[in-house]
Amino acid sequence: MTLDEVTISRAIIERFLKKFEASLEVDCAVVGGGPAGLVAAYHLARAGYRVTLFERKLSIGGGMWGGGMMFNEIVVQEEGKRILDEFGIRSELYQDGYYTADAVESVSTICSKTAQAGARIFNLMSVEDVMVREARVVGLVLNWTAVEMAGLHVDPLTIRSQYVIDATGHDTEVVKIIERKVDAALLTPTGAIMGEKSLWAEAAELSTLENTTEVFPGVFVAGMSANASFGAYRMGPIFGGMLLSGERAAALIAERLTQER
Ligand code: 48F
Repeated sequence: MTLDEVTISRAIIERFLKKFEASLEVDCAVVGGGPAGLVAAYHLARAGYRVTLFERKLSIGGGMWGGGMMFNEIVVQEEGKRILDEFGIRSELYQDGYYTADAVESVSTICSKTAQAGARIFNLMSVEDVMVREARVVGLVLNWTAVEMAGLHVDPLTIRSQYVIDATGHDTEVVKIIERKVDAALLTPTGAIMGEKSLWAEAAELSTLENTTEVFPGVFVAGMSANASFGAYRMGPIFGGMLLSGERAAALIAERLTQER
């Protein structure tokens, strides 16, 4: 058999378009492929919902690859270990209540299981705007990260999504767009983004879960974006809260989607 270069090109183009077209109308669109976004996408996909995740960078995994200060080990507590176990990620007891795991094994396993669960993952795409109807976010506006980086004047494309998860980490990008462009208050106590506080691991891990909630009709925040939206602390390289937040966001959205069907 001979290999034809044009057939290779055609295979990539046709398969990509099939995948992208299937993402034009989804139950949930996740923005950001860090630990929180990935775990949320994994659970929703496993539950049978149509889920697409958009990640700005070439690699999926957000801030998890580098552990703490590029020491590529992560720490989780007991509850976080439960999630590592569910994904089949090996962890080691460090001392009572503290477990460590290899950052590369953690990210790559979560990413692989999320894709295999049926979530469609697009890297190299950035969410640059939201679509709003009757004071509810109903979709996302996308462009290639390369277009954004080069500052090219190229119009975006739009997808419709019943729910959106802002899992963009410290940047809180989707919520920032809503705050800047939509003429309605956020569902935070002040009606605006409250901003991230400095580092306090214990307080931040607890509040990440409390803050995993709807921040604007149709939009949930997960992971560090939840704490940044609701004015809570950051936690540094302990990742249990991120994983649990993704799980919680998925459960809350699944509940809504079930009610609305
Ligand atoms: O930052 P990130 O890992 O968010 P997370 O899941 O986890 C936070 C931890 O990594 C760490 C921490 C906890 O220990 O404090 O920082 O909350 O992943 C966020 C991802 O979102 C992407 C970004 O490239 C990153 O990979 N992202 C941000 N803005 C956009 C985006 C955007 N507009 N469109 C697409 N992706």
